[in-house]
Amino acid sequence: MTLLISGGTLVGPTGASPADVLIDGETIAALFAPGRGPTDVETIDAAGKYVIPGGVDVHTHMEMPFGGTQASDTFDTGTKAAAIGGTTTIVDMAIQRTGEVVQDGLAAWHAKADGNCHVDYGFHMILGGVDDEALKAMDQLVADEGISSFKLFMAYPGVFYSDDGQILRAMQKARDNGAMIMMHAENGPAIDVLVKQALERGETDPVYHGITRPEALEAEATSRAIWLASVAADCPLYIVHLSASKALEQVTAARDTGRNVFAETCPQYLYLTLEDQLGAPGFEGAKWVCSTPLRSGHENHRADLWKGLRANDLSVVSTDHCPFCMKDQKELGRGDFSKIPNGIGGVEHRVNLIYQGVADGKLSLARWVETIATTPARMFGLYPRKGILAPGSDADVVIYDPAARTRIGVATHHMNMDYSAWEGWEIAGGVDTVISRGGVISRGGEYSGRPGRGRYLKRGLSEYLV
Ligand code: DUC
Ligand code: ZN
Ligand code: ZN
Repeated sequence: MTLLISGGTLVGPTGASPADVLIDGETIAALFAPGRGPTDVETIDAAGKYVIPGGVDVHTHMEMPFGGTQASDTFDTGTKAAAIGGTTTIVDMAIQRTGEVVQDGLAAWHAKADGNCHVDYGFHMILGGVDDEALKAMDQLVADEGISSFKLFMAYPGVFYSDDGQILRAMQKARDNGAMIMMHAENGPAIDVLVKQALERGETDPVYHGITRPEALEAEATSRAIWLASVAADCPLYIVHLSASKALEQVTAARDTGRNVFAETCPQYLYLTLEDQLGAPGFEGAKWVCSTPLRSGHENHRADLWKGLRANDLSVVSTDHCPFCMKDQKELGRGDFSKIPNGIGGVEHRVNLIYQGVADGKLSLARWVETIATTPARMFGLYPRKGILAPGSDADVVIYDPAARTRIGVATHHMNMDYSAWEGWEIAGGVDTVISRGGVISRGGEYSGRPGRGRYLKRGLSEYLV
């Protein structure tokens, strides 16, 4: 099928300009000066709207077993919500649990996703047990499975935690095979001490989740990861869900010396705070228990993160989508914040929430597209297939209406959650049309996608490495 998107303003990583986009089948065939495209094809009028590459969310946890329960979005519900919100590619975190064969963990993730995704998807691999077998498996995953990034945890002792020796070995392997090490940078053993002490004092409310994970322990782990990567001959390192100013300072300093160090942040850290959300009265704050935690609004974290995005010290905005319902899930931690499953759902709202930064004058239009689509695609070996509107690229296109308003809430969202972390928020702009590999799957609020439409993406190596 041939489809022309005419009259819109094309926004890409280098800026905005009027252009018409011709789609042929599943890919983009050509870009035309306005009005110069074919006239005898089906046409979508995008006058007054932005035409951008479909969003690429490189950090999600669909169906993740965690904290005695499981993230509440399946690949079906989560990728449908993503699609409706303008994200046409996700990269989810497949898991090797401690003691498990890496390839078995990967096979289990394929089984969950296969035939269920509404949009295209790839996997990173969480390594829960770095040993000789796992190190060998890293080579095989990079060479054969299209998995070129591995997440390690400096947090969660006894669950996903890797010690410094394991981290160094994985980094040395990544340096050899070109993979990216993604790091959950929080000092888990030190956090566990603070958690125990807080509980002994009777401090059990959700806000203590944030108080026992102080900025210093994110900054220390970030710094340690950066130093360990330097010992591994500057292994490529990507800090996930960076939330705190002092952690950002470590990344900025490393980048200033030309290191292969990158970082992402997430919408929750750009907008929400320890006091207003995590510190909400009673058990309400459980809705915002995630790790890294929300930071104090009395400090400069949010402004520093926006600045980091502008300056490219933060390269990507992902969601760390890890939803849990209040009922039966977050509730597991009533009376003990350490038992609240960690995670916030937001895969549906990332494109919108970061556009709000454009409306607020905090980010340029080009940087919006770059942080939500182009850079994540380049960072994780999906470019130029994803993340750009150019001839030959997959026709993953979002038509975005800057004049619309989007109201967020549990009554209207599509994620499988019984609350919204953004309840009642009204955002500038709105997703008007979503096209995935040439097919219109969402238009003016009408959804016509289906599970199984999304395909597994074998990824190459990151484009940013030296
Ligand atoms: N952080 C979360 O909040 N949830 C899942 C895993 C993680 O690192
Ligand atoms: Zn993490
Ligand atoms: Zn995560």
